[in-house]
Amino acid sequence: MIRNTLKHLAAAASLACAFSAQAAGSINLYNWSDYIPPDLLKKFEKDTGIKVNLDVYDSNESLLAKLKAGATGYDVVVPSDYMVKIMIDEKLLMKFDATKLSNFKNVLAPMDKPPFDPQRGYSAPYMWGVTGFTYDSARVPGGKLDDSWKSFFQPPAALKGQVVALNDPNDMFVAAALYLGVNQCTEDAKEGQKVLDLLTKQKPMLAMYNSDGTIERMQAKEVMVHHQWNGAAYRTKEKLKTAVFVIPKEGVPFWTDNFAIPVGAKNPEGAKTFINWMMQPENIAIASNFTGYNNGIKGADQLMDAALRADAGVNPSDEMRKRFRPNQICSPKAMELRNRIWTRLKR
Ligand code: N2P
Repeated sequence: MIRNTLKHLAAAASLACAFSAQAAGSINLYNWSDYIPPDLLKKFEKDTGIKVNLDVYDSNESLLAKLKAGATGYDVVVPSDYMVKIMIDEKLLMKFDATKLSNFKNVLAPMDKPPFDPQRGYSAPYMWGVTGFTYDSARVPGGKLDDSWKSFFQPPAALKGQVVALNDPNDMFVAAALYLGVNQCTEDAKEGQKVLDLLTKQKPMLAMYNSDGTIERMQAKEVMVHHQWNGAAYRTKEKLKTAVFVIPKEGVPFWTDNFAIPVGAKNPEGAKTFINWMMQPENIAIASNFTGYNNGIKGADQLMDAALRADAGVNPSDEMRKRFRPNQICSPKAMELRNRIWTRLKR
């Protein structure tokens, strides 16, 4: 018994030494706001000896702008699908071959070979989800909104100033395109104009564009309708029981967020240790239980809260999954059109 305990202690000590010799120090993680539990970062530090400094952003576009402006010092960033591809093309990401990490074997298909990084040379999966909208059934007129993007883009007059849109050009453009039946990768200026017209007409109905604080804003009853990611919607419902998350019938943007290492990272070994550690079922499950989103790691689901797994917005039925529209990789020309529309809308 005592011999065994001693043996374990010795093993633990040599493991701790091996880790600190390998990749000691700290890493700088640049992540979406409210997207990783602080306790999990503490657990990582305890397990590996590597401290994590966290800085946050509110959109893929903010992250891109920061890296393009030459920000160095970040070791791990968390771009979504389409943004991974843009960042690879702009040579902003370091090749690290995620498939060589020991825990990559836990990654479920199809996230092991996604279209935006088929070899997983530059990225590893974090959370996935969809972007729909949430309303407070206790307060919207009639207690119900149609499961259509119409409810969000062309809300009834009584909802003026009671609707918030995410400050997210991809989620906004794709949702509008789905509603209008326009290809999300359109390069056609006329189709772009249709999208801009819809968004321009919606603008006076909105209280604001804001991707941060969506949970608190709904729970505080500041507004009645919020464009929202499904994990945030799940967390909204924990305190606001009358909140309803809608996956519109015209389809919802389906996204996957990913860990990546920017060129110029000071501690790429520490970054890899972190990314590998996050692909362990027990660690990613802790992240899911906090964020409210699903992940692509085998064996994590049985470690996730039962209520989270049972939630129709987080784990939709097969029927509902038919409404998922994965973010596509559009041409540079299509992305320019999209950016032009967003700039015009916001000026
Ligand atoms: C962070 C949620 C980010 C998910 N609050 C967007 N892909």
